[in-house]
Amino acid sequence: MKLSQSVAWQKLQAHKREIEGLQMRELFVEESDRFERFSLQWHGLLLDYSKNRITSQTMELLLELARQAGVEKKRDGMFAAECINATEGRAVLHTALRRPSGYSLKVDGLELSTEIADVLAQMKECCERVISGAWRGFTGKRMTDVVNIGIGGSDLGPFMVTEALRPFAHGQLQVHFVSNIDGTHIKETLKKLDPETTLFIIASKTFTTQETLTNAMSARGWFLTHSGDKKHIASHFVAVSTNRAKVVEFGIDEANMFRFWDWVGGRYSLWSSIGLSIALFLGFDHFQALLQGAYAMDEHFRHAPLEGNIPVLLALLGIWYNNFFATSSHAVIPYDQYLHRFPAYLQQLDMESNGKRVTCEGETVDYATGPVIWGEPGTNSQHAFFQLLHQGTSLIPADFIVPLTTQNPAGEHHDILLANCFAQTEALMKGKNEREVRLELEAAGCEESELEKLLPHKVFPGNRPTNTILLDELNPFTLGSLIAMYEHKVFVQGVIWGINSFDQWGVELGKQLAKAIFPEIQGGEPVTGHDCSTNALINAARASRSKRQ
Ligand code: G6Q
Repeated sequence: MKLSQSVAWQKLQAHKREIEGLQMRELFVEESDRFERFSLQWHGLLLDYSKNRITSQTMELLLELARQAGVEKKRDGMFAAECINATEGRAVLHTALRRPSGYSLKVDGLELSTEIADVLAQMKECCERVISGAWRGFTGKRMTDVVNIGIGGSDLGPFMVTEALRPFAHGQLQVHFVSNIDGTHIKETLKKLDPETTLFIIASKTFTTQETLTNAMSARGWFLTHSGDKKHIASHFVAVSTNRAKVVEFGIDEANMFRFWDWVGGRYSLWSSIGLSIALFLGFDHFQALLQGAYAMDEHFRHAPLEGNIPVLLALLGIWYNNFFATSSHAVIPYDQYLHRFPAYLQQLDMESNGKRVTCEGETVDYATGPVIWGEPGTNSQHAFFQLLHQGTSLIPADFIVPLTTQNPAGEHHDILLANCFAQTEALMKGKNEREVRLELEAAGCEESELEKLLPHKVFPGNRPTNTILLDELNPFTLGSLIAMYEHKVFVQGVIWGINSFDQWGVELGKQLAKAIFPEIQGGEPVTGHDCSTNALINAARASRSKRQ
């Protein structure tokens, strides 16, 4: 049966009509225990979801939807290595990467815990050698800089984590990320570097990605210009990949290859050897703490009852708005400067996973799936797009993430930051009604005629939903938990929508067309084979190119 015709779905539709008019500010007045009922504390993380347009019945009906979709069974199937990524014929086992060794789980005849432990040992050894200075470059100097060359899942996670955990870095190495095919990215990065002390990580699951290989070739060319001999590549280039043959073809020593496996999806790969840049920058112990934090969340997700399960609750609240209030976008606002790349990271995790329009059975859905995920750190975003959150015509649910302590105590900064975060969620929930605006303007001595003019502009409708996620501290463990929490939220939503959250066919078409257009831009003949818009754009590029030659 179609999801939209199922009992739980229909009940939720009816319930939405019933509670549509409820105002959260009134619910808070009536229910003094609302926070206790709609919040959860877990391992240094507090989820407050009381500022949502929900009642106890809403949560019961949403949980019924989760049960109807078989979330628990599907979750157990993922952990048990079932082939849940059916369109790519793979299991989905990023969770195995953070599981303490000693368990037994086989995929393709390989014992996962041994495989994973071997690669972790290789990563640990590499970290020790590079950080201690035992790893020497072609002129005998120690490494000072690490450049991760990768894109998408081979970039966004490690980049976000190294930024988020900067205060935990040991300081012996700087880390840089090059992803964009725009030559500016590699050129600007190389300008800052000394070839004698730079270690490049070529991070690519497939080792066929055009952007990564082009950037890697440019880095290689730059390095060879300075070092003068291919034999030095071994001490300045390592690879992270599943594709041994391509790594060797590129000229990287097999001993310097860190493998991973096709059951680790790109956007779920920071826990694998794709996290080498993280481990080098922070030290292997901190990388392990990141894994431990994620594992703790995995255990919570596996064993907590659905009604007390943080990723499940977040997933259901997301579905409540996306499917029953037609919100279509979801903001993520970290109140922590170190988390400035977190929304970008989540954008890929969520939108690439759940941006699907057919079910696992290939049927077109008649309900919304993944929302647009977007955001920027607070407080900056308050001075930018928050206007629309407060008074715009769209209802946009938002997650506010804030650590209670700061790595950089500086006078009153952190208390002001916290005050702003809490004030925003309060303002979004309460709003300011006509009566309040009127009283405020009268108290300020505003003339009646002026007051009437200003009144509609100063009203805040409120009733705008938010989740607040408080962390005791942002550290490797809590960040690992936070990321895993969102991974599982995305998984649960995918299960309920009946889609495959683990493939990404939608990125293929543009790649194919770019391969065809690339030689046309370089070719001698005017291009006529596309639509007239694409022809004209390619010909403009050709004309500009020939002027420069
Ligand atoms: C992630 C996607 C995608 C992928 C990049 C890089 O889930 O599959 O973002 O990570 O296209 O791919 P490679 O690691 O193979 O270069």
